[in-house]
Amino acid sequence: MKKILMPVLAVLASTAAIAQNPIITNQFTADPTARVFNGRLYLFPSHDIISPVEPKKKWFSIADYHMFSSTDLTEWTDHGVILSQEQVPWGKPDGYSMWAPDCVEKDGKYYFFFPDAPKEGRGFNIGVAIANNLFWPKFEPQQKPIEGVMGIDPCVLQTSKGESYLFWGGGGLVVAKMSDDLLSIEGKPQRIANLPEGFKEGPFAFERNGKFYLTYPWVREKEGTECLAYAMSDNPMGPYEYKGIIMKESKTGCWTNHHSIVEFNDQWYLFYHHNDYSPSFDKNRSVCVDSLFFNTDGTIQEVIPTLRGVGVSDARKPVQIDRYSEIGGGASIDYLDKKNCFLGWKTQFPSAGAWVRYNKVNMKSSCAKNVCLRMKSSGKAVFTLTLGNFKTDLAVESTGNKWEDVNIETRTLPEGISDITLTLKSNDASVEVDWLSLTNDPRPIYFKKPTEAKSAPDADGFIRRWSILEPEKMDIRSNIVFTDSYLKETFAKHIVPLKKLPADKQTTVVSGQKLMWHHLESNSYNAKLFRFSTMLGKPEYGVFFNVVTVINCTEDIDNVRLAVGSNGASQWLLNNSEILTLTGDRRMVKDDGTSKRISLKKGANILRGMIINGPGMSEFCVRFIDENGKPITNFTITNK
Ligand code: FUB
Repeated sequence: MKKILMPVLAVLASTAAIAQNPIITNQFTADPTARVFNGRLYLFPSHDIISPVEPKKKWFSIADYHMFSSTDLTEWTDHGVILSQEQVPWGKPDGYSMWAPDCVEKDGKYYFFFPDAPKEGRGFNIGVAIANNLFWPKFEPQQKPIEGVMGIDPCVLQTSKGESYLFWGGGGLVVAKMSDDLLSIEGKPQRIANLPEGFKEGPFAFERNGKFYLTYPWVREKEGTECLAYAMSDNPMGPYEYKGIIMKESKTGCWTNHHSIVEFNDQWYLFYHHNDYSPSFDKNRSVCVDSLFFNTDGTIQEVIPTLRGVGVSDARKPVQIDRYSEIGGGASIDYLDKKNCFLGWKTQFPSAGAWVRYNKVNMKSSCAKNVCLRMKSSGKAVFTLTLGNFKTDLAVESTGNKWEDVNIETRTLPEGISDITLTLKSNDASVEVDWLSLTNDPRPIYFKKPTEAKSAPDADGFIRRWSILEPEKMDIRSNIVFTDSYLKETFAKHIVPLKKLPADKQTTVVSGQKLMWHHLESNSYNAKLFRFSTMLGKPEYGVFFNVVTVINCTEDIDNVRLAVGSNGASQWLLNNSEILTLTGDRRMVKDDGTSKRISLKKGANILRGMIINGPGMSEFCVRFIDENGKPITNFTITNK
């Protein structure tokens, strides 16, 4: 089998979007409430962080909520922050207590229910924020929390008769009927009685075939951790009869579990959380999903947590085989980097016979005959790749014990949905694999060298042509340091002075480090700086990037805004004037921050950016938008 040598600019594919469980791979998420609105599944989790303040460092710390959505439960869109603690009129702006939320739709509006610490007093209240749409969601919190409700973990049950009930956790599980406007409760809250002893929280109630299900995290054993249990009733307010366990306690010792159950495209799912990305601190959790099945009498079958999760993976994208369906022959998995678990896992094949199987991979005709393995080996290795009845051997030379993307041409691979098994047939050394993909192309390309003198913004207005300076290495262990004053000082100090626009391969010395400029065209709307670093063997974390591009206009364009998403913080200058700074520990979300109104002048406009990041995967996306938020595209982009 032929090993194809890599072009310099071809770099490894993102591990972020393709991994199965956990499903959100760019931040900690917990307490997932999944809801289906207009045929799309929306996820409303808590957003765990490491607390920036004492004494919360060893406890739950949650300052805002992101919303996610998906149509296939494999690819997830992060819609960014939909509500944060400073926005809640009655909440403590620095309470870090925005625990498990819920969201329901009524008459075309979306009601987001969330616990928070009140400005005065102790404990938790539950508030409501309302949005008119989820496309561009703007959740407006009510002035006051729901009266008469003290506690956490709200869940709203909307019955087939059009009634709504609020369940929550507060010294046990509590339920109350809600008013029609979903802003208050009617009558006295009732404590759910007659369930087996033990701490309970996080109620999730739903109706199916005329029966009401009350599901909840439960500490069934003294000194134990939470399992997920359920009870059933003919009435929303009970009495409920205990029925059994939905999911046993976490094997990794995560003390909490918290879940929701939803039907989507004729299949029921259990969304829950474990602490996959934070093995030694279980207050930083990650959301997972597995299929759930009912027995014919309406009882629920136990769900065994899997790494594989649900959905069909696209074979052309990196398939994270470490999220295996089955493993054997001595193969095992481990983190790629224990200091940054978000990088994901690798599969270790210590000796011949080690194997891993990953179910349900979609082989499109475009998968054809190229296998790409991101792998590391200190000697020769031969794998057998099995796809249903198709088998082929993949021979790989040593990668010199360094991670490398190895492309192997094979016989034409069969089309359709198959399970993939990768078995180490023979080896002269131990072998590790990060992911594999099956493509026509030798390997995913993240940047290419510009072939034309100028390019246009893409259809959505994103600027893909950049001159990027290799990263300056900085000692940043955590992005918590990214305060406004730190960033102001650091950006001012580390911006590389430019008398002229940099030529391709021009070098410059920054803080004693010799760095090179690269003229590049990003293959996607976002410039993946992390991959840029990887392909050049430059530092990936604790980095400071300078980027620059030229926006050429045939006329003045007034009243535009620069819209940027960046991971982590960034600062942007147009024609030498600062127009936008994104502060704090950022994830990249499209249009995360916009500048004030600016004008692009006729002729060349120099757009500069600086992106700083500690442990995250650096990237950015930039476009100009008009007053209606529509992308501006009537300009060209050059490096000079
Ligand atoms: O996320 C904070 C708390 O942890 C939730 O409100 C509980 O249900 C538990 O999961």
